[in-house]
Amino acid sequence: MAELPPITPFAGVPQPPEDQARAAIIPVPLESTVSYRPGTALGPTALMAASAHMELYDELDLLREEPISRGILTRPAVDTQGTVAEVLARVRAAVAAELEAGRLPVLVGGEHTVTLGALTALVESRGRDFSVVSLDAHLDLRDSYQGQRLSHACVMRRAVELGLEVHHLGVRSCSQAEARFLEERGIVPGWARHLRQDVSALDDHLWGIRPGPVYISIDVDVLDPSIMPATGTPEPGGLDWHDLTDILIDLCSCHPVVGLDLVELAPLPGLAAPDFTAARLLYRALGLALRGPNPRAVALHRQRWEEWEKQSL
Ligand SMILES: [Mn+2]
Repeated sequence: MAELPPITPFAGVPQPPEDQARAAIIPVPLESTVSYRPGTALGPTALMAASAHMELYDELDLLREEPISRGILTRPAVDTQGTVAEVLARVRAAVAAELEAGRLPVLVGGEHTVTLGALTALVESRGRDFSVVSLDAHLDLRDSYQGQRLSHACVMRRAVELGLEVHHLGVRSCSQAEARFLEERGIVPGWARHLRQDVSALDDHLWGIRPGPVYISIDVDVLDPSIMPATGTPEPGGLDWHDLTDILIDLCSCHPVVGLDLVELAPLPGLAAPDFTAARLLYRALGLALRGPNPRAVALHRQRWEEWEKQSL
C-alpha cells in the first residue's frame, strides 16, 4: 500500500506528560478485509485532522468541561504491514503497554478487525470480568468471511470465542448463518428498528449488560448514513447523533470503561462532515469514559440487571 499521510495528535493540542495522561489513542490504519467501499486506512488521518477543529469544551449537560484536560495522548500509528495476525499482535502489545501504565486504551481504525487485538490484551491483563458492547450496524458474527477468520465481518465471533459476553446495539443487517448463531446462543441483539420505535427496548438491552466493566466498540456505521456516509458498508436505518449520545451516557454512567475503539471511518474526499462527526463522537465517548461511572447509576443498574436476570430465567 502507498505511504499513508501523517497522523496528527488528537484535538491538535500539545501532548500531555506521560504521567498525567489517562487515555492513549492508538491509530491502526488497517485495511485488509474490507468488503465494499475501500478507504478505511485513511480513517485515522481524517479523524485526527478533523479533531483539530473541534471545540475542546463539551457542552453536554453531564460533561460541561474540556475532556482533553484529563490527559489524552496520541501514539504513533501501529505498523499495518504483514499479515492481519501480525498486525493484531502489534495492536495487542500497544494496548498491553497502556494497560500496564493504567491508561485507557483507545483504538482508532482502520477496519473493525483491530478490536480483536485490544480484547486479547484485556483478557490477558484482567481476565473476562468485562463485557463487550458493540455499537454496529452489523453483527460481525460470521465464522469466516471470504476465507478469512481474522476479518471485520468475524470480529465479534472471535470475541465470543474468547469467552466474552458481547452486546450488540444498532444492528440492521446480518446473514442467515449469523441469525441462526444468535438463535442457538439465545443472543438477542438490539435491532436499530426496535431501539428507534420503543425507548423501553433500549432500556431492556442496557439493563441486560452485566454490572461491571465494559469495552465499547463503535463502528461508525452504527450511525445513519445520512450523517455517516463515509464508511465501508453504509446501511440504511441507523441511529442518530442524539440516540448514540444517550447510549454512551448510559453505558459510561453505569459501567467503568476499560477500553474503547472507533472503527470503519472511510473518508469521502470533499466531504468534511463525517470526519468531523467521527472526531466529535470519539471525543464525547472519551469524555464520558474518563468522567467515570456515577455510583447512583451503578447501584440502579445492578438492581435492574438483577430483576432482568430473574425475568429471563
Ligand atoms: Mn459494521
